[in-house]
Amino acid sequence: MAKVALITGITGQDGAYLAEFLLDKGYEVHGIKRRSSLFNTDRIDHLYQDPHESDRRFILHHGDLTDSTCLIRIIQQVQPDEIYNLAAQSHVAVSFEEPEYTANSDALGTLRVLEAIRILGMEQTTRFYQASTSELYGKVQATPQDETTPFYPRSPYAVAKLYAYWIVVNYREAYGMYACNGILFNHESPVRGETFVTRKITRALARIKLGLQERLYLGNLDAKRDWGHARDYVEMQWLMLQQETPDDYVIATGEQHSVRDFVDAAARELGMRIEWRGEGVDEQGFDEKGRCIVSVDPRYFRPTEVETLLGDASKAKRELGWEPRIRFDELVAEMVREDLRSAERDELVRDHGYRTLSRHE
Ligand code: NDP
Ligand code: GDR
Repeated sequence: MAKVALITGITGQDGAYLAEFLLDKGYEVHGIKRRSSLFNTDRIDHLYQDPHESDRRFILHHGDLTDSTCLIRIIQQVQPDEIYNLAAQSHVAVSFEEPEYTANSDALGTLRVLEAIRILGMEQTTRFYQASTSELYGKVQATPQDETTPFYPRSPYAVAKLYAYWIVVNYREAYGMYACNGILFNHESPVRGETFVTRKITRALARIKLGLQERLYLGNLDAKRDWGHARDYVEMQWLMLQQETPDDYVIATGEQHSVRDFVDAAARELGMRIEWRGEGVDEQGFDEKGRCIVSVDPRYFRPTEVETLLGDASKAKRELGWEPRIRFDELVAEMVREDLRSAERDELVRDHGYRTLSRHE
């Protein structure tokens, strides 16, 4: 019998990679998607199976982490062996603007899924993965960060995720559930949301290169992150649920770059070179023709910032035999390549326009 997995947040970056990974492993994959006024399944459309097909292995359910009734119903219906809780309002800056909603979906949403498992009496049969985050370290107390580093969250998002982290630990200890936290450091890909800094950079520079956009506005250029590739990291999410005993693991590359470094690396991929002038809010990046193509805009500063994150994934390497395969330069190259391709399509439309042939033409 194929194993059954349920993924919350299946329409997101990680959800899409994880669904693909589990289908390759022979799983029957169920996902929860939110109702939306526009299609929100771009990242998983290639996996879609028509509901009229027999023996489908990829099945979507409407639901929301803020609605416990639907969570109980879906979990009862699906009877999953494994639940991957990836759904979240995942944007740190947005969490300052929507703190209550962020707490509801990210903190209480996690509790709702755990309670649904308990209410249905599935504590001993369903394994649970929680998408925890390096944002828990916030104002870092030690470098590099591992599973023993104290947390100091710096945003409503991180505070909500702190609750989720501890409720997972509590349910594991209180009810003997197989529940794990993956403390994942930033991971990116060509399908990363367009408002996260890496994708914002690769998309904008590709468009600037083709003359579709003049300038890229960014916030804190000095922020440092440990950036990995989402494709690498979803394998870890699965591995964590295949062990004898549940535990929490840091997942990271152990390599750190600043936002400015990321801009430079993406520009290099595009055959551009950026010269930085000025400091702080006056810092600007100029291309080889002397055009200002990057500016700092304080609107992207956060009320409290996480300045630096660097992970130590030794425990995952030691106990799970996991190591990241895709390095920083490869990640940047792949993201730039995909965004250039999509900018080229926009360029074609700009230069040649398009028209639909009427039946009478
Ligand atoms: P995305 O923002 O790409 O995806 C988030 C997913 O959650 C989307 O499918 C979204 O649906 C869904 N979602 C949001 N709110 C709700 C809700 N109330 N009910 C149901 N679904 C909801 O995030 P990532 O894929 O990048 O990240 C996956 C998880 O991992 C998140 O929990 C994130 O906080 C965490 N994380 C991410 C890291 C990263 O670097 N990517 C690092 C560490 C942790 P929709 O498509 O409709 O918006
Ligand atoms: P982060 O990712 O906050 O680390 O959270 P993001 O890419 O948004 O920011 C990284 C750093 O870049 C700085 N920055 C900017 N960020 C954005 N979004 N836009 C800008 O214009 C900009 N300019 C500079 C930020 O200030 C920050 O320091 C991500 C999310 O995926 C979380 O869900 C996840 O938990 C963590 O990674 C680990």
